[in-house]
Formats: sequence, C-alpha cells, structure tokens
Amino acid sequence: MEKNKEIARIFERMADILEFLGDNPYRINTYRRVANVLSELNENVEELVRKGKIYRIPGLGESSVEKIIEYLQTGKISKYEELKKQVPEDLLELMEVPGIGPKTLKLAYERLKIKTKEEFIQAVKSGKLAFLPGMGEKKLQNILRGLELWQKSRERMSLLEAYDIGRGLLKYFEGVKELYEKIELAGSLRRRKETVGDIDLLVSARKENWKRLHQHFVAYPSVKEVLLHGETKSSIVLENGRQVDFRTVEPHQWGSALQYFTGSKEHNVRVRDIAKAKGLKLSEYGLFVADTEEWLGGRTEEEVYELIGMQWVPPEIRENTGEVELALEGRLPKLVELKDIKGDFHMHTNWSDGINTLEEMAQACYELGYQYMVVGDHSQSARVANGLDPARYREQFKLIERLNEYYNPRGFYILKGCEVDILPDGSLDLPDELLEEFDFVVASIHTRFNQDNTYRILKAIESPYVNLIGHPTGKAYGTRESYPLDMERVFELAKETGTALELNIHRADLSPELVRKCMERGVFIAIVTDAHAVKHLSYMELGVGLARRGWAVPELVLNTKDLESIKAFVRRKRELMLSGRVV
Ligand code: DGT
Ligand code: CA
Ligand code: CA
Ligand code: ZN
Repeated sequence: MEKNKEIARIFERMADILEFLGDNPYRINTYRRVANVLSELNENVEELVRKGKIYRIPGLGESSVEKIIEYLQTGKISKYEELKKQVPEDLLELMEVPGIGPKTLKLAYERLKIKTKEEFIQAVKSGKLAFLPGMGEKKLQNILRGLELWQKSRERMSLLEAYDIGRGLLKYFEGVKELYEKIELAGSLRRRKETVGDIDLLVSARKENWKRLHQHFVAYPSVKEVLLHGETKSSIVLENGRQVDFRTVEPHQWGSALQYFTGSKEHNVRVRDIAKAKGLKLSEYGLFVADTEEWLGGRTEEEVYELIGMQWVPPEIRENTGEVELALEGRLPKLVELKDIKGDFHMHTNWSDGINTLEEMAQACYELGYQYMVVGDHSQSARVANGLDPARYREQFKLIERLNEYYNPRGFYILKGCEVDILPDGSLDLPDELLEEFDFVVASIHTRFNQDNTYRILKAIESPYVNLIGHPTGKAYGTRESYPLDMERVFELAKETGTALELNIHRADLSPELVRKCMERGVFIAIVTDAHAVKHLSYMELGVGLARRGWAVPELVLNTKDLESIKAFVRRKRELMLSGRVV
C-alpha cells in the first residue's frame, strides 16, 4: 500500500499549496478528499488501476484518476511539479511539519515577510509569530513541538553524534563480554560518512548466546522504543530519536557479515559482481562456490577480499569511487592512521573560550602520546570568545615556557600559537611583530559567512606567518553552509606558499571531497580537534577517519611530521615569503 500513501501525500501537498496561494476552496477540498480516499482504501491503487476498478471508487473524479495514473506511470504528477514552483521552496518544506498549516505560512509570509525556514523558526522562537491573528499559546507550542519532531526525523545525525552514541554502545556491551567474540560498529559510521542515518552494531557470538545478547541490547538505558526484538536482528530508537540496528552472526561469518553491513551498498554491489564473475557467491553469510554452495571462507574481512583476489579496502573509502579497481590491481594508497599522528594544531584554553586550563590541555595532549601541541587561543577581535590582545599572548608565552621546562625533557613540546582572525579586508587581527613570535599560526574567518571570501583567504595565505587556514570553507553542520569560495585558487596558493588547510573535526571542514582534491594537488592538510575542552581531544580518531575518507596519505598530513619537520615547515614559508620569491 506504499503507493496509496505516496499519492495521498502529494494530493495533500497540492491542497496545501492551493490554500497558500488562495485558490478556490472547491478545488482545495477536492484534493483533500482524494487524499483521504486514497489513504482509507483497503486495496492497492496499482491493483485497482490494472483492473480498471479505479473509476468506480466514490470520491475520485476523472481528473484525479488521470493524475494517479500519471504518477504510477512516470513517478510524477505534472500539476504538482507546476504548483511547487509557485511557493518558496523553504515554505513548501515547512508544510510537512506537523502543526504548521498553509494558513499559518500564508499569514507569516504576507504579514511578517517570512520567506525562509530559518526566518520562520526564528519567528517562532522569538515569539514574533504570536502576533499573527488566531495564534494562541497552545498553537505556538504545537508548532514548536512539530518543528522539533520534524527536524529530528528528517535530519541525519552528524558523524560526531553517531560516534558518541557508538562509543556508548560499545561501552555498554563491555558489560557482557563473555557472551560474544567480536563487536564492531558497521554501516556509514564505520565508513566515517559525514552524516549518519542510523547506527549499525554487529556482534559475532555462538548461537546459544544470541538470545541474551538481544535482550541486553533492547535493555539499553536510553531506549525510547523497541522497533524489533528478534534473535538475529533487533532495532531500537533512542530517546534522542536515533535508531540503532543490532545483528548477531556466528563467529565463522564475522568477516563476510562485517563486510556486508559496512557498505556502502554501491561498493558491495561491485565486489559481489566481481566475485560472481569468478564463479563465487558473496553474501553476509560467507563466500561460497556459486554452483556447489561450498563454503570457502569469511572469518575475517581480509580473508573475504583476498579470496576474491583484491586488497582489503579501508572502510572509509568503500564508496565505489575508484577503490575497487585499485584494490584489484593491488595499488590502493596507504592511508594515514591514528598512530601516525604526532600532534594537534588547533585547540582553545580558558584563556579564550575553552573550558580547561592550558595546563590541563597540555597534560592531556602529553598523555595522548603526542610529541607536540599548538595552543591556539582566539585573537582580540573575537570578543565573544574572549580573544587575546598582544599583551595577553605574551603573558601566555611565559606560562608556555614554564610548562615546557617540565615537558621538554619528557619529549613533549607546547608550541606558542594562536587562531588569528582574518578580518573583513583579509588582513590579520594581530601585528606582524607579534605573529613572528609564534611557533605556529592558524588563521580563520569568523565573520561575514555569507559573502565570497576567496580574497580574504588568499590574503591570509600570503602572510609569511600563517601556517594553517582554519575551517577553510566556513561550513558548520546543521547551522551553516559554506560561503562561496574559489577552492582552486586557494589550493594553488596554499601549495605554492607552503600553507596547510585544516580538517576541523567539529565541522567536518574540509569535507572528504576537498581533502581528496588536496591530495591530488599536493596540498598539505592538518587534522585538528579545535578542542575547547580536554574531552574533545579524543576526537582525533574521528578526524583521521574523515581524512581517510578523503584518501589522505600520511605524506600530506602535517600531523604526521615530527617537531623538527614542523619547525622547518614554518621556517621555509617565512624565508620564501620574506625573500619575495612568491606573490
Ligand atoms: P545510513 O544508515 O543511511 O547512514 O547508511 P548505511 O550505509 O549505514 O546504510 P544502512 O544502515 O541502511 O545499512 C548498513 C549497510 O548494510 C549498508 O551500508 C550496506 C548493507 N546493506 C543494507 N541494505 C542493503 C542492500 O539492500 N543491498 C546491499 N548490497 N547492501 C545492503
Ligand atoms: Ca546505518
Ligand atoms: Ca541500518
Ligand atoms: Zn575557529
């Protein structure tokens, strides 16, 4: 009955648009009635059309039936496509929100000049919407709740959120260690996709333990709803609305199951086809001879790929974007790994807007086994972030020097650094005399996110003292899109001058696509946590995953360099730029 629902939804939407446009009430009612009829039908609409019975259904006129048939044949209703063009896209989207009707949107549009989703949400939150006629407290509350639900149901979670949920689940399963052999988070989370639809948890265990494992799973403390409770598969929805799928497999199936449930679907389809061409059959249950069903293997992923005649493919690049061909030829690049990382270049302390002290951040980085860290507090123009003026930076230098007396003999180095603001004209928020005193400088844009910022970034790269461009595209998941930016020119100048671009874990900026371009063009990236507290420092693993997703190789990841190479990187740029050989 899927089609019944789909078509009913479109008629409902058409009615909404007509109402928004102030069309004639008769037609609006007709569309709503058709929507009702379709959703109440006991029979499948496709079936009714095939048997010619559709014309005998009360409430469906000839032109409605035409539209239904058009949809079944083409997947579209042209009238709907035409209507959609007459309403701002954002408002159209809002019509889907429970509690928000076309009347409300029309009023908001006409009286408050609201044209975008953001403006509408803002008007709800600021109470401005309450001034519309007929808008009571209860209705406002409904709208608020509806918005919340809708946003949650439609937005995929950020990788960071999924990672946190995943870590929580793994910890929870440590409590029943004796019941299973292996456990892993699969799906898009394992592939480190920037957004994650649902979380997939996979366990290998002897069959007799499966029942207890599934009981343990559905008893997870933050469960809101159990969608499915079986003996091989269970699904839950957490209180925050996120879904987790859980599967148990037998130990000898582990590798093939992990390979299958990691995806991506596109990658799996390719791999299966290759297996098929060799007379093999690959499924989540193992690798088999196609004709005889003889089991060949599948204990580990490595075994699966090897038996098919391929290199093992890192999960982060399993997207069928060239990795399959290279794996067949044994030519996959060696990607950067967490153990290659020697330091972090961007973090904040409570000198600006961080939570922890410099001492605490330093100790945490030391305990992570790093060789160095860059302190990167905000500069003066970032007032909301309690940015530092030159005098305070110099004061901070003294503290860093004192701490270094303790840490350097232990093989750990705190580098003097900053996250200097790139001002609207592209100049830097700190004078050259001070910039010169830093060991490493990050420069970032924190204002005017809506304009083309190419000139600002290029100008910052031209500074002899800027070593890293912070969150280059300005994107922030869930709140902001990137500003227009001529990445090709940025890549070119970054490469020419020896300036790195930041992969900021919090913002997934650079995106994996851009990281891949950096690799192709020979531009350095630096993976940074932008930590504002000690606990954020541990997200480096995630950053490495995002970099790997962009096919990052250690040679072009600045954090894999040792302290001497970092110093040389900084020195080289200063010499180059001050000698006037570039620009
Ligand atoms: P998501 O949850 O939307 O972020 O993306 P995934 O990749 O985690 O997708 P999900 O949760 O639907 O399924 C997990 C993996 O299971 C997926 O990456 C590949 C595998 N899988 C699921 N359904 C199919 C299917 O119909 N065909 C194939 N070949 N693989 C599938
Ligand atoms: Ca998933
Ligand atoms: Ca799933
Ligand atoms: Zn920043």
